[in-house]
Amino acid sequence: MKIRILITTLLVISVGVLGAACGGGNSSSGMKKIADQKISNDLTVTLSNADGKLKNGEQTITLSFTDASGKPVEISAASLNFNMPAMGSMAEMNDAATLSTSSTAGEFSGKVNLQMAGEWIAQISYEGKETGKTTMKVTAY
Ligand SMILES: [Cu+2]
Repeated sequence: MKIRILITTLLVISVGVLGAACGGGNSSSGMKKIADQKISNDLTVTLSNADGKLKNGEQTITLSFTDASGKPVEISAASLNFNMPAMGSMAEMNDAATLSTSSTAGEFSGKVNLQMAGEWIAQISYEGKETGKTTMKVTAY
């Protein structure tokens, strides 16, 4: 009987530890990943927010640059623009995010006002330890 209780307790503990490990991502700031893009072997950019989803309208987002081990990469400046190509009678749309640096190098907090739901192309440029540009597809709901 005692052994059974011990095994049950161990199972509960290991499930708890596994759960915590899998919950990773950007857990330090409580942010959930919306999308990420591996730029090189040692540089990944991640767009996240509190919900893990973009929405139509005004919202807060986080843009972070990390290396292969998930540590922040020293990026001193970054820009983020949301572009939607022209579709039929609808003209091309551009909604730029305002980004500001945070206490963590390579992590930027920002605001953007997306003018409609749908598929957007996040256009990102960055400068610092590494400099370049990338894009990723994201959806606003
Ligand atoms: Cu549009």
